[in-house]
Amino acid sequence: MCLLRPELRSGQRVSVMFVTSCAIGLGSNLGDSRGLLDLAVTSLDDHPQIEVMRVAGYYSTKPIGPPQPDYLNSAVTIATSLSPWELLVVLQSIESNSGRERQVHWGARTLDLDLLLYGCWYVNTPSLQVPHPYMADRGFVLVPLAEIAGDWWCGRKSVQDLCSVVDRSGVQLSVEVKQLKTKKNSY
Ligand code: A4P
Ligand code: MG
Repeated sequence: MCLLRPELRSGQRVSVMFVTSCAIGLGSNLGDSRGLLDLAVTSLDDHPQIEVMRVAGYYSTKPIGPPQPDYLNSAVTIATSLSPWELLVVLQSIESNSGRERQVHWGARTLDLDLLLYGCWYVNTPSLQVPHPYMADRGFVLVPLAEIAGDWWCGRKSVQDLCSVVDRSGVQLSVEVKQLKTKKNSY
């Protein structure tokens, strides 16, 4: 008995691609933050190996860290065939294109893109830790993420469970993002 799919049996070339669902956190508190978050979403979606699936609203949030302006934070879910490390490189190049400079740890920035969840993977390497190490303690991460991926699991708890116990003070919906033009929304 031949177990191969018909197209393989006939010698036709097929390509198989593994795609993983991921969550990315977005933050900005310098420059035109709303425009920078919009640009980050479209830059992600423009990448040939990334499709943006859902975009959360944009939330105004009180800064955690040294004194600095309020942030605009959001989250997106994507499907990608990139590895976690390849995806980190793409996130950092989008940050650099926005004029991001790294001077103060947790300091003000034009754009910060954090890889929050990569499927159900755990990654613990010097350059990358996933799930993002502080996400469970941060209302500015969990409130937008719960809007679009509340039933995703992060360790033993769902995003919604984590969100229901985190300090959500200082996190306020500022812009409801209904339809940003992405591959998914342009059909
Ligand atoms: N890195 C390791 N794991 C990851 C990951 N999962 N995603 C490494 C992204 N990067 C990861 O990051 C430092 C290094 O973390 C990178 O080189 C990468 O290899 P960075 O973006 O250069 O520096 P950072 O952002 O200042 O540091 P960090 O620790 O990532 O800070 P966070 O966690 O991003 O927090 N308050 C409000 N209200 N809203 C905010 O968005 N953001 C921060 C920064 C502080 N306070 C805030 C907000
Ligand atoms: Mg960061």
